[in-house]
Amino acid sequence: MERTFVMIKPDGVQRGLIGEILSRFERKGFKVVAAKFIQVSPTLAEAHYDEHKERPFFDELVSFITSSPVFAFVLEGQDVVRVVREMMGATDPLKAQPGTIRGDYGRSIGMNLIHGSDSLESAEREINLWFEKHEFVTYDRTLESWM
Ligand code: DAT
Ligand code: MG
Repeated sequence: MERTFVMIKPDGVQRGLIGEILSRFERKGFKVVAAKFIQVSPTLAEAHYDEHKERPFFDELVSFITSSPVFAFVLEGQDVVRVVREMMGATDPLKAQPGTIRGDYGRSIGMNLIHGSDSLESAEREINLWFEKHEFVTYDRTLESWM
């Protein structure tokens, strides 16, 4: 089954939106298979955003993501990578559609509340970067056949 990495960024945590954001994915039917609330180190932040290291906003990005705790989790489900990206909305919250997380709650491109892996390859890389094998929980949901 497909998995993706999701992170509620420091602005989402500070604004009290962990529950709101997580509940959207739960109601959609995606399964939480790992989760943690952590203060990100500069090393982890830099590795996570490695693809952006040449961009002018890289330092700002790293200092933002390490400024306050984040809530990181892994979701499992059919097409979960693509569907989570659609539920997040466009990178710039002012351009994101209403009904998406960024479209409903975001105000600026720097503080856009949420990260979600953008491809299967990114998902695999990010899951391995943020989580260790023993942090995954295996369980069955009796509702599965209804979703
Ligand atoms: P996404 O988070 O939608 O995958 P991305 O990977 O292009 O977007 O960029 C990663 C993060 O970097 C993004 O969530 C917010 C920040 N960012 C992107 N473009 C930016 C810009 N032009 N100015 C400031 N921050 C930016
Ligand atoms: Mg990205």
